[in-house]
Amino acid sequence: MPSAAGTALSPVGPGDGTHRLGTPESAALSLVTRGLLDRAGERVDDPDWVARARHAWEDAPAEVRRLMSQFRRHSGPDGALVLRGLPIGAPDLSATPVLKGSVQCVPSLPAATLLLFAAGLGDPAAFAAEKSGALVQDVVPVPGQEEVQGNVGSVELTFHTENAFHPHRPDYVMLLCLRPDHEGIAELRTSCIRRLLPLLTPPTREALTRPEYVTEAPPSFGLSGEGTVRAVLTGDPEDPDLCFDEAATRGVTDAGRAALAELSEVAHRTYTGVLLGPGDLAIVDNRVTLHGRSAFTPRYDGQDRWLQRTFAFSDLRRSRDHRPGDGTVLVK
Ligand SMILES: O=C(O)CCC(=O)C(=O)O
Ligand SMILES: [Fe+2]
Repeated sequence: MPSAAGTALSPVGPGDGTHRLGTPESAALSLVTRGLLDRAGERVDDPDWVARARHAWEDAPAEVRRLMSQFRRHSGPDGALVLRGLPIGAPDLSATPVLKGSVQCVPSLPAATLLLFAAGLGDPAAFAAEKSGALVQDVVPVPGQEEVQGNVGSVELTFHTENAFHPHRPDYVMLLCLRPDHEGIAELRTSCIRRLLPLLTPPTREALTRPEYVTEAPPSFGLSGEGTVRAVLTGDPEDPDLCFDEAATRGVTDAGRAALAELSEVAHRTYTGVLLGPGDLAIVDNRVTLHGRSAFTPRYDGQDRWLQRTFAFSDLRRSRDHRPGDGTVLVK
């Protein structure tokens, strides 16, 4: 990914967090995802298909598996990876959905790709209160929702840890682009604590490690973050985890509020921006990296920006008491 804020496509090369699949890799991956699609049942969320995707990961090209195992071990200074040029069968693409809560129920090549990569990172799962708990969710602009701080909106989406309020937030957020916005300006933004930390003042760093912050859950979750004070930075002070949502996290002390203001300011000044094209998959390490998106102008003409999203969890066992029947849906 490019290192300057707001820049367009990055040069491709080792170390910049971007990797373009070569023709042989792409062909090999296509065999795997097409084979997976051929063995799909009627539903994306069929546990048998999820299991097949897990097995199919073993057949993914070695270079792709190596890249993912490295990323799992250490997600690098940007805590994000963009794989460009995945084979997703773009010429057959239907109109961009316009409905709120739209998800992918019917198996497709992009869904096979997302489930395959989820298996490379851990296991896929989703939240019942969000997009009906579907494993492959549409990220599309929705008429009338322009101002919403969520992926249905088209105003700037501010920086956030995905599901920051939740004890079992995903470890990775995968966003696969099917179609860019009309003007090619909708930029996925990421900001990693590994880049931010050296730029924060010592008092701010210190304040962010104190449990003086509350992150509200959206009402749909039926959870209340009220009273649960937590730190924004946890773990090793040299390489901490970061959990923060600009729109939903508030400091409960003056020092906490000042620290969040500084964190936001530095994130907005130094983020990495990337324009995703068809077949580009962004993987965000949600433990250390915030993400957001620039504003854009939807037309609701069937050709709007369309990403598909799947969450991956490194250790699904940890959320077992949230997932009835050991399924893929967290119900609380
Ligand atoms: O639209 C984007 O690029 C990001 C949306 C987002 O934050 C999400 O779907 O979790
Ligand atoms: Fe998000």
